[in-house]
Amino acid sequence: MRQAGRFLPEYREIRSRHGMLDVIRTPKLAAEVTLQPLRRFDLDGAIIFADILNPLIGMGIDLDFVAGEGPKIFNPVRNRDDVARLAVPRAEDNVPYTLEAIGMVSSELRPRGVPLLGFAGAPFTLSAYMIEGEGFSQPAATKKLMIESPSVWNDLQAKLCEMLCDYLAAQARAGAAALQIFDSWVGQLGPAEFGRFVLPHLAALIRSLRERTDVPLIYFSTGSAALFSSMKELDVDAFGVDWRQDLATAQSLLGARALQGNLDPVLLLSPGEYLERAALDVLRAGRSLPAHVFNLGHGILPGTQPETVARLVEIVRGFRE
Ligand code: 1CP
Repeated sequence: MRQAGRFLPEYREIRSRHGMLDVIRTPKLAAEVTLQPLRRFDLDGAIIFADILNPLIGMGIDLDFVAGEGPKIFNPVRNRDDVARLAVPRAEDNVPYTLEAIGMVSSELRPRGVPLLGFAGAPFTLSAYMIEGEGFSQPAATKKLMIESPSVWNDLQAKLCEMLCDYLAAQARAGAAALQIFDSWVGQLGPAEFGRFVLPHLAALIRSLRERTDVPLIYFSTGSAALFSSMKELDVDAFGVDWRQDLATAQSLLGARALQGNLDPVLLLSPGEYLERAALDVLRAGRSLPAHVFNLGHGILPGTQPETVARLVEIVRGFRE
């Protein structure tokens, strides 16, 4: 997750010369940035360089990544007309560059036995960005829309699910070995609203995706431990979980599935014994699960030193208990 993002000097060097969308839209650059972390660290996987938001541009969303501020949407979705105007583009027309970058990276990584992950945002998290428009701490307008105008909400979910299913299936065809769905904001919902307004659409997306591809599916969320018992019904191969819930409890709520996680990325800002102990605790907890992929519980933070990541990889590689 966010392997390249902002903490590697060689990534920042490329970004000093190219805007975020330029990097995403130039297959050679996207491929290069995807491969950068693998040149430095002995990692088991890579994630294609793109963002969860750029595929929304082809739906008619006017967005940009503003330096120092993050993504900004200039025409947020607020009512029935806004939803009616949204297009449902095909991935080949909307994001051909990402599919091309996946082809380039996967043909380089496959002979080395390193899988490349494709990804997309989950319908709820994408809706939150589309509706709130810019930086938010709570998706209040999103909740208001789903509760006050359920048919507008449902239409928006249907359009997003159609776009996402096509996009994710296209990434698998282009060479992605697994697909991860990021629901970074879903933890803002209570179980009732999650069950009523979000879960049915997510389950439908995963069902249609299963009909179109055989690659493993991973569902990632944060702050969502209170939703685990309802998420359990999702037909995914793995759940990505954050550090707010220990792995054993997460497993008991999510059922017999692989878990991915869950070291707190903030701990990488304090290299030292505490980090080592915390990483070993995650590895030991993982050992008692049916299947575990060691990972951070959320994206790596910009101030992280590459040497600390190298040390963490060494700890994981050296784990033998
Ligand atoms: O190589 C990589 O870093 C992986 C590619 C990747 C992925 C998987 C990027 C590049 N973004 C994402 C996913 C993503 N984007 C998520 C889901 C995972 C998560 O929660 O972190 C989300 C919520 C976004 C939205 C986004 N894009 C934000 C967060 C804003 C907010 O509301 O908090 C930001 C800052 C971006 C920009 C972005 N996307 C990716 C990178 C490397 C960056 C930073 C751009 C830069 O400054 O160079």
